[in-house]
Amino acid sequence: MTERLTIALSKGRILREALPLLARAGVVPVEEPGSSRRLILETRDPGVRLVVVRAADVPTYVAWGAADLGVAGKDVLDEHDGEGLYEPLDLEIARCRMMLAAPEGTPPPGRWRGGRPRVATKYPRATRRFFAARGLQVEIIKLYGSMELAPLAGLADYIVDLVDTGATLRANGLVALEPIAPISSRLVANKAAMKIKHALIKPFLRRMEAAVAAQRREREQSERQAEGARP
Ligand code: PRT
Ligand code: MG
Repeated sequence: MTERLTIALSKGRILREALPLLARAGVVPVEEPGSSRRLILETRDPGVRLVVVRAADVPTYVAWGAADLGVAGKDVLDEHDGEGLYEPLDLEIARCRMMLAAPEGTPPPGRWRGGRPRVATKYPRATRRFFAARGLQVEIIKLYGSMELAPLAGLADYIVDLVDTGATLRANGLVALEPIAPISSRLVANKAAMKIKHALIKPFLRRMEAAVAAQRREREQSERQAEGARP
């Protein structure tokens, strides 16, 4: 029996940033991703294929063994129960911060007066944990997107969302109040596959580790150059 590795990842930002890393590890799609609507991408290595799924579905595919490996944001992984999954490697891509934000002028939640403030988010677990650690009582409202709209529409007092450049918050009159967690994408692995396909997964993991290290060196070098170029 010829063994294959299936790697689940989401289109958009994660696919865009994961492809150069996968290429460094020797995994290159046969077809230009995005050139077709295909959701299964064969690679030049007949032993490896990619499946393209919704970001929030990556842990599910991997946990059930439909994919051996996956690439998912820490934000997504923290909302999943994590059962059946290992998280062997931080890929250091699709980086951003999970933040507590609110309309300009809103007091921090510790100084909120009145009833329980309402917090809209796609990340109820992380949000509950954050407020529980501070001993603050809040009402959590689960949304599936466009959190920035919630305070403007009067649905919530605060939001917990991902922030990269901050442009989305600014465009909606919101300000970041507190950082909750740094976010990056992680390689996840199905626990059973780690044992059964050990001979395939172990060398792939080593190549991915080397790819992440090379990517980090290049990032640090370009950061130093940007630093040096500053007047
Ligand atoms: O779009 P879809 O419903 O399929 O799923 P998704 O929105 O979860 O996926 P996608 O592709 O949008 O994001 C995939 C992953 O990218 C997330 O799970 C994060 O781990 C990671 N990531 C990194 C981000 C961002 N940075 C990010 N800035 N995901 C989303 N954003 C959004 C943020 O929610 C906000 O709306 O970008 C906006 C803020 O960006 P700035 O630059 O304006 O601050
Ligand atoms: Mg999206």
